[in-house]
Amino acid sequence: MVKIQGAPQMSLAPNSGFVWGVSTSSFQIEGAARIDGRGDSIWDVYCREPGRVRNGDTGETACDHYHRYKEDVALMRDLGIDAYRFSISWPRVLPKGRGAANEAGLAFYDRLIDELLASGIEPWICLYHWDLPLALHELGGWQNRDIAGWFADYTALIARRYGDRVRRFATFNEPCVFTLFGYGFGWNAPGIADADALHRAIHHVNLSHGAALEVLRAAVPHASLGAIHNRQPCFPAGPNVDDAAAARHFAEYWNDAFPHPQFFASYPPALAKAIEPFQKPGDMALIAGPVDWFGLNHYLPHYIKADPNVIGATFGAPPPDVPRTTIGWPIEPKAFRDSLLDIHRRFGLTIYVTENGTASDDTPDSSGHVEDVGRIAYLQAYTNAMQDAIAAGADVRGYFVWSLLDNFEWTSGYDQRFGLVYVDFPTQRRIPKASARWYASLITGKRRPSVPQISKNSAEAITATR
Ligand code: IFM
Repeated sequence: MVKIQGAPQMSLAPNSGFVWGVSTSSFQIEGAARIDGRGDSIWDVYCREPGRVRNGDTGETACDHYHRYKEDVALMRDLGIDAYRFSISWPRVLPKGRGAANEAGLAFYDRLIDELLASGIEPWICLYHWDLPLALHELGGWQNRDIAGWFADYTALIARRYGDRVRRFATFNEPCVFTLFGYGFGWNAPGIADADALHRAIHHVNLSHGAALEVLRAAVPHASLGAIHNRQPCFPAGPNVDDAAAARHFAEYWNDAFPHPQFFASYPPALAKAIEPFQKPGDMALIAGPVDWFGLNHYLPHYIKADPNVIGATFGAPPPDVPRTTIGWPIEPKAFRDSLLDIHRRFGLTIYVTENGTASDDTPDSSGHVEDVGRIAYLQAYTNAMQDAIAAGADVRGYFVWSLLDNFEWTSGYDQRFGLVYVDFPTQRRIPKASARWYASLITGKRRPSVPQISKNSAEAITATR
């Protein structure tokens, strides 16, 4: 049982400098996939392959944010958020991934950034949130070392175009997830399950991160730079020694394949030998270029079991008594507190929580309201855990809810709703949920609505109050 505790304390009060925000990503919300010159990404193609995505869903229309961005920025303004983290669609601005830029695509982000600034919301740009241009994938994509140069050129285009108005840049969102799922397990685009492909991809993403930092430092005065990592405790799923070893091994891939080289200029032991053949002199110094903050995406701790896959480890079941969200993820705010403190101790850097949130089975009631009390309980428990970490010394300066809108949840399609705002996909009507009102009142420091405790299954909590 997760206890809902009292109000956040003074350090998160309005005007404390703490950044409250929301996060999204290009492929998950923009739609307009074949409009104004956008090229295909690996996810466009993956969605077209039968059986890859639930219900055959695609990103063709998504939340139609490309056309409705003004309405979406107005929703953010109503929430009272300080900052909005979004990603640039690489194939929208460079349809072939390199070479000729697409002015119409670039102009879309001009309009979005200007609308945000006019609304008093700081834009935070993430350069890569998984939608690799297909044309680059056909040249080897993340397996081709040349991608570090392609990524640097793309970064230069973005820095030159938006650096006059944007100061906050993240290089990558969750590199451990898109490399492991896309090249190691074959569960996400481009659907490859191969150890060599995985290790090449890991190293080339790290190289691209370092190259992008250099470009951004040179092009954007006062830039504030980071990368966004999904870093969680990894526990053995069972009591046997194999699961214990698998959990340790998995953690080196999940938690350390990117932060370790980026902060300490070396790979963790499980990866070092496998990656050696792809390394060249000077790589590690480039990869370990200085950053200004650590972006943490946190949802759940992992329960890991041994498996005969490319890394010998996969996800097992959480303990049966742990409550779960509708997507099946365990709700354990203590793991969030522990992650924040662990990152603080290891990396000694300011932390921004760049994603946290929950899927829930939301539907409008007969009066058209979406009373997502399970999400409120989750967010309250997790922001309280963050508060505990801050009180214990972690230098956390911001928190972004995933996500503003219900959106395309990768291979789950539109089945899993993560938004503070409900999206009726057939009509594209937006309905701010009860959690949106709760988040707005958290930000302004007003008294928050009381919420039920999270029960064994948060979906039950939601249904029970309808
Ligand atoms: O939707 C994703 C996002 O793209 C990356 N972080 C986790 C979210 C929820 O699964």
